[in-house]
Amino acid sequence: MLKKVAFPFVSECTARLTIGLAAACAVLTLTASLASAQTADQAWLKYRGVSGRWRVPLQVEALGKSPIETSAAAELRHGITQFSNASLLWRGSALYAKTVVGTLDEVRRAFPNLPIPRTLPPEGYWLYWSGTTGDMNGSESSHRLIVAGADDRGILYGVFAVLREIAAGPTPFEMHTSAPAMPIRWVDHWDNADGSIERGYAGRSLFFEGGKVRDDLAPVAEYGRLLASVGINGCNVNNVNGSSPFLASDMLHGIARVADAMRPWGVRIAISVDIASPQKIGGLPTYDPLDPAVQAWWNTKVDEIYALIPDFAGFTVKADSEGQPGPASYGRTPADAANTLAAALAPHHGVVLYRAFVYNHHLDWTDPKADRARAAYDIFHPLGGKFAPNVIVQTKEGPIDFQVREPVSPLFGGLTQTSQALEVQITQEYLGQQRHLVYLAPLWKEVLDFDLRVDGTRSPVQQVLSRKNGGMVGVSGVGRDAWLSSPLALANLYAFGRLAWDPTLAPEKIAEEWTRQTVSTDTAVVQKVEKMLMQSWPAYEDYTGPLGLQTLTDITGSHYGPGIEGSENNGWGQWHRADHLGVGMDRSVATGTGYAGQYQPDVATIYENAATTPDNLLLFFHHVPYTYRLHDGKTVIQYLYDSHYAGAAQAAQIVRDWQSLQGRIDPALYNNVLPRLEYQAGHAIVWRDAIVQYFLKLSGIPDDQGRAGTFPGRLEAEDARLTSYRIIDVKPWEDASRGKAVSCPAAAEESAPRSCFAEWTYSGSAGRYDIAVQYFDLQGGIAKFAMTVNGQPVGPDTSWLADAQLPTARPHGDNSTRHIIPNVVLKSGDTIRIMGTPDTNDPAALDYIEITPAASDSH
Ligand code: GCV
Repeated sequence: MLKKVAFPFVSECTARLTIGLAAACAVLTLTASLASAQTADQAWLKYRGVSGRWRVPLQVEALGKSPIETSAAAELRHGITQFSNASLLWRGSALYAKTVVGTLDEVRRAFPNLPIPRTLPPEGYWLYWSGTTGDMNGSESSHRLIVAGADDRGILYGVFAVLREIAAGPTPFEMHTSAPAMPIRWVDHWDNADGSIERGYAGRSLFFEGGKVRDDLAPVAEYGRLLASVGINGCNVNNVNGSSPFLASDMLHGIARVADAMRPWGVRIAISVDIASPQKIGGLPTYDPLDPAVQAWWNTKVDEIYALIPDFAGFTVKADSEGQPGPASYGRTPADAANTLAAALAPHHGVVLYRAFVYNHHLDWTDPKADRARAAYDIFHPLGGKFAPNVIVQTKEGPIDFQVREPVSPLFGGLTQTSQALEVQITQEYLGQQRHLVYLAPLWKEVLDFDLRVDGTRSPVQQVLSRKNGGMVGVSGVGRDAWLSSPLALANLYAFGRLAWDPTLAPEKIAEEWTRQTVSTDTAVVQKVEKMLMQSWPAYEDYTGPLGLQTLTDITGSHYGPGIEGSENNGWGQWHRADHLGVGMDRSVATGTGYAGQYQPDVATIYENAATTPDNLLLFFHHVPYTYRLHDGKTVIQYLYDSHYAGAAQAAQIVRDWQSLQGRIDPALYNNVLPRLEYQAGHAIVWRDAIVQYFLKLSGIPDDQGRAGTFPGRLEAEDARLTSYRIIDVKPWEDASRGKAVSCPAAAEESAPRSCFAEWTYSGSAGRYDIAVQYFDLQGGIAKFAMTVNGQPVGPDTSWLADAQLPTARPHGDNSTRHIIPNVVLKSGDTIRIMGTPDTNDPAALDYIEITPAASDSH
């Protein structure tokens, strides 16, 4: 939380470096870049030259010697040197000015006459400018920028605040105090010992490879820098699934090296533990948490950990969930299990984050009262007051599983005596897997602001998290591929840390801050990128699962492309119960599963009735006919059609917005992002068409705009003159246009032809057109495609490779991909031909081509 005091830091930066300082700075920069190919400056810590408004003394003095204080001072030196463009000269006696960093006590001792705050909350900082803020002609002692921390971490966070304010400008720097709103600000990794990452879409693990901790931990130290820069103070390094190997002694020695790499950045290490470890790796006959031998085993193991990692943060537990063992095997509760671990950790000041993600995934789909959404509250609410003080119940934002929209979990309002942490997902599992731009701060902010109305009084979620040991945990997914693979996805890691520090921050402000540090400080660019980010989650919701339907994907498969029935008719309970008359889950108390009644009365009353439920959650709480009217009078079915067309149009607009930045931003960044956004716009059409044609067929109700089921300019592959291509049924049917595609027998088959052909005769009016080719880019091979008109290639983009890394090994909405050939001149009678050449397991499958007036003509 930021408390501003009126002390404007007016500035104008011209800097002079003493030769020694310049050399030291250069060495620091060089060392950082040589040590690790994956560096924090590839994310937002770029410290690029800023316009001449800032006056930060280049000499940095650390009053103490702790490792964190030392890295804080080095970071500040490095940052301001970079900002000041090193070659510029610092004028006049400002040469003598200094930036001084230290703890509050150190600063008080060194400068007894300054108006130093008596105390600061833990990890907080105080920034103060001593001396005049006008010209710099005072004496040596009169000009100091003071960065004082409540403790070592506070210094670090203060230093990063200074650097952020300079980088993110443009408003003049203000003196202020700030402290984190919640003590737990962790990232969780779902990294496996073999180096893979569950639900990670950005390469392999930073920490592990081949069953052990990697030799090169330089990227881990850089990661620590990044995390510290946004105030994150904990990192759980391993997957909550299959975690027993991580308690083996060899592995713990490796993890101690990870802790060493992160320690200078104030990030404490935690691990996920398997509750059955005493049996699995301890050789005991039981893992009953109330068995004294089991408790003794945990005590000994925890002592071993602290001998290696004295500042170890604690354990995260997934138990009795999705096949993980748990206390239920012995008739024990989560509190029994959590308290056993907590007792072992308490003497060392460690904590247990016990996940409320406990549910039965063998529910009876035919039972109208069965409801996975109820599980967390049903299990944990009765345990209120039974958890040890160092246990924190960690709950996902909604009652299901990181869907594009869910109501806020009622458990936040139902465990008043226990510390709680909100678990959100930075890695975009159900939200586009780093291939779609989805800026998540607006989603998280809605959760943080949601008023739980505990005991009928205002109680936003952020207030619950600020209680005792509460906090926020972000499932990171960071890997070796440029941290989060997509440059714009890094805004999510940034936003997570900023919101955990200060949940009152506006997502727009965070987007702006991040953009200024990462993309450009040009106001027009900043506004455009901020707009793109802010519109991305609503667009994604519109084309993947509006009205509280949740992400309509195959929930037992990749969790990526459209797969509407994948969530129905199984035990996993992510149902939306669509039939030919209506759609939605009845979760009311009166006629449904009763889930709505788990909220505090003020909220329960709202969700109990369809008429008072917000439209964007209607189908989460109620089963209604397709003709049910929303608050603006539109029917549910018409909204489903409209939102999908609007969402896909918005995805296309985001591409145009980015294109408008060409020449105004770093070309490498521009060229990296553009194909990602173009891919997203194409995939949004796959989503749109799948969901629209599915509900059109199921409901039999036409789109009053006449779009559903009609595709102007579309020529289906199954209607083409085919040479060697075979017509196939795509499963699920809605993932291909009209359910069918064509596939070329794979080249691996001996009798397979080298290439297959699909040919259409164009019969429209003459003109210039864009031709979109919709094909399936399968795993296990790199098929080739080429297009000709009357036997001739029609431009540089007419042949391409299906070489994207997409999920699923058969033609499916996961891998349905669009390639656009722009500005093709056509006249009636022309022959358009696609040649598909399969490779290994990729049969160059083709769905359709779509001919639309050239976009360049409409500009
Ligand atoms: C780590 C979802 C994911 C799983 C994940 C689980 C969890 O179900 O799909 O991969 O497992 O959540 O949060 O434990």
